Amino acid sequence: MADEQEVGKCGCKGIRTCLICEGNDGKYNLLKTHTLKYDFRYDPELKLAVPVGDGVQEPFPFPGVFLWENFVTEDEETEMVAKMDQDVWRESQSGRRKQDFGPKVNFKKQRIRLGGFSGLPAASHKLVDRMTREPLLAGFRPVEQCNLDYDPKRGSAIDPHLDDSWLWGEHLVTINLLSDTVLTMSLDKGWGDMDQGEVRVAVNLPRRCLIVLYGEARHRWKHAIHRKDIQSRRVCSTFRELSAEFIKGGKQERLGSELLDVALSFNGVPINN
Ligand SMILES: O=C(O)CCC(=O)C(=O)O
Repeated sequence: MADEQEVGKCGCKGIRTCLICEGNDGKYNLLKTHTLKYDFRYDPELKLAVPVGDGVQEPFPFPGVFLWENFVTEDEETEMVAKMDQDVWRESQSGRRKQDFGPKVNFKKQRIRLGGFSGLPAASHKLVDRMTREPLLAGFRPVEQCNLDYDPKRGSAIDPHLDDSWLWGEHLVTINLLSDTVLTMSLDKGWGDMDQGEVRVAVNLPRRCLIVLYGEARHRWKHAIHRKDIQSRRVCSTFRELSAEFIKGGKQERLGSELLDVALSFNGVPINN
């Protein structure tokens, strides 16, 4: 078990666990696992999922992933993480810590409040300008930034999930810092004729890259960071845009525009969501 003093308190609830609480109350491996796994790796040049090992599976097209290597320089990475570490990291689920810059949202009740939201952090201004020069992200207007801190001493991970699509829009944009990792994309029940079990596609994320998930990779395939893929400290920043309901012509356009004005003032400090 990790040293609680050294790595902080646990933020796990329900079935989520980390190395801190697993030793304390015996919660371990309660998550549902899927049998019969098919393993693929993502080839960013060919945009194909390629079978791993000597299986009989064929490669298949894997649309909806855009990778930008060396999106930030080494100096920028050092500066970004130093700035984040000046702010408080709050304990989150599965051994992660987090910092939120965004509105206060109750996804179950579909309610949003500005709360203490004061905008994205100043340091993100030039990064958002840079990412939106890529044609895929030309219309990307982030309204939320969430920084996550993963540490092998806490057994940090994030379980397979789909991001909300009531509030959040088409593109999920993440900058990967401090170490290489693997984003695992999965379908619980297989794909095409492989309907017998879970299918996984491993997307390698080099340190300092930016990744965009959109289309099928955003809406159909779950994404996860598994504990085994955190070998040393990893920090990431995920940027989210608004869904159609909150932009021009949508029924909550006014609220969306108010949120965007605040977000893009780049005056933000982390909020206690
Ligand atoms: O750590 C990552 O790259 C993914 C984060 C994520 O999936 C999330 O914040 O919902």
